[in-house]
Amino acid sequence: MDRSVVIVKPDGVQRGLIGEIIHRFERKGLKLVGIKMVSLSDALLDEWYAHHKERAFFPALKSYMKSYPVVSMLWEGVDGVATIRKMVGATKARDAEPGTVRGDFAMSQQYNLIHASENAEIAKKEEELMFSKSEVFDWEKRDFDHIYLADELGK
Ligand code: 3AN
Repeated sequence: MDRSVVIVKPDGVQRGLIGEIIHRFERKGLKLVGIKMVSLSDALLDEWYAHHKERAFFPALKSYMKSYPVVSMLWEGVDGVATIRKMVGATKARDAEPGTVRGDFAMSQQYNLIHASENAEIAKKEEELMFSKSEVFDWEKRDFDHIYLADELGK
């Protein structure tokens, strides 16, 4: 079981796609363990996108991410990080596969609606940066017993 940080970015909030995005992950069988609306700070974005610091688009990326509040979520599932990346689609949204969030609702390389942690290691770092311990809820999702085999849940 692992957790992915998903952000509905400012364009997703503006376009009224928060519910659509949540709906997709809920229907898939993932478990929501944290959610909040937040304005992202310079300090957080510098850490979040440290790997893009030297890229020409970095200043534009930062000001876009600060332009309006975002909705940050933490979703959990077996191989949750990889599953969610597949559901999000390619960075350049007009190339993203139909059926993915970006493939169905976006066209741009920058305004691509959603962030999802790239791998399990980055997901851990992002969870620590974005959520305090009291914002993460370890509740029992009882329909997991109908979504997974006991083996898959380690039972
Ligand atoms: P992803 O979100 O698909 O993991 P990253 O980590 O390569 O993509 O890029 C982070 C964010 O930076 C993207 N979601 C997008 O908003 C923006 N971005 C990436 N590449 C470009 C680019 N070439 N031009 C403008 N913005 C970009």
